[in-house]
Amino acid sequence: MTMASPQPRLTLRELRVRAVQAPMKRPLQTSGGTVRVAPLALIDLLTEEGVTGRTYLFCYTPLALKPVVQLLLNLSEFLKGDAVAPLELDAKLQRTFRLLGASGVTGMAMAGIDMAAWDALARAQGLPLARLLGGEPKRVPAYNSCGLGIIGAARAADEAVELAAGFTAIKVRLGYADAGTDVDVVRAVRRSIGTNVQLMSDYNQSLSVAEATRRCEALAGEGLAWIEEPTRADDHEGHAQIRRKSRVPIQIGENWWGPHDMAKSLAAGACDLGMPDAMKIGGVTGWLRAAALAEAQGLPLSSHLFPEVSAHLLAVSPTAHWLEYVDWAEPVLQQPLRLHEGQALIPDEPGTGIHWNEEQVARLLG
Ligand code: SMN
Ligand code: MG
Repeated sequence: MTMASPQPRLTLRELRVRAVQAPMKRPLQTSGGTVRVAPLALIDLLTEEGVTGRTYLFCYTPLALKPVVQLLLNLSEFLKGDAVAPLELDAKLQRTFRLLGASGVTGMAMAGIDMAAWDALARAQGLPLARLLGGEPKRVPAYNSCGLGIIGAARAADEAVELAAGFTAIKVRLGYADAGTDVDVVRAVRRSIGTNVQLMSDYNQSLSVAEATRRCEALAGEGLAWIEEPTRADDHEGHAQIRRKSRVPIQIGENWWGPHDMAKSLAAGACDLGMPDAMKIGGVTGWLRAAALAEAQGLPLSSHLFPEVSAHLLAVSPTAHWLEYVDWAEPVLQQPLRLHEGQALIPDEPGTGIHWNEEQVARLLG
């Protein structure tokens, strides 16, 4: 029997970062703002050993795209020569940004480096990320989140049929002018998808605590799987108040900036369900710490955006719940995340499975 030769330590050579604006099949109007294109920062982490780690960051608004890219380019020189050891890189960057703060653009850049570094490690070992992390690349239940913005009951009912095809769950955005319209939209969607498809809902932080309490009550009989971010994401106590009265599970987490923020939110009793965002929670490293917190509390854990890497992360999360499926990075990917019967399939190849479609990238630079 021959022993596998140990892989060399990877050394960071350069961060190559490009800004693209990817067209969305369905622009998404939420009660917290509209997303018309996907502003993505594409990161290639090059190593001296020839392995490249890749990821993208979703910047929400084109206004933030160039600053994120520029910060990453600044960090390229700063990290050149460092070991591709995500925990060490994280410690160094946390120190570097202690005075400035590690949320917002800095947190995004740090998470991008972390995800690209983990991808490089997995590729160097010839393992899918989930396997490198000690798990198996198994199937992950996914809900379709690619639409159902604030579009009114009639259009929502039609779009729901399209989104439910091939899925066992979909999500509808709420936060119409009055509670009655929210209920009408949910009923219209439910009529068109039937009772075999689960229905999640999302308020995108749009309600006061008092109004959220009223709307959760108004929606209590509609069979929703969860009500997401009914009030401001940073109002942990407000969410806890809403949750205490709500008969529908309260879901939050896409705006947890790192596991410490999540811990404070959980300590306040803000939610029944958690859904960290791979970027805002701090990349793979932040996610693993978040998954440990969730495990200790028995908190079901779903993902937010970034389905390609999140599928690997949910596969190693003890309390894994739902993957949020969005197709927003598809225009720049060689191989979009594949799904079968509403479950995401983790590609059985080294890394996360992200390769750029360079022709498309060249067209969408911006
Ligand atoms: C959402 C996320 C990103 C952009 C628009 C809307 C939404 C979700 O909160 O959970 O998908
Ligand atoms: Mg949301």
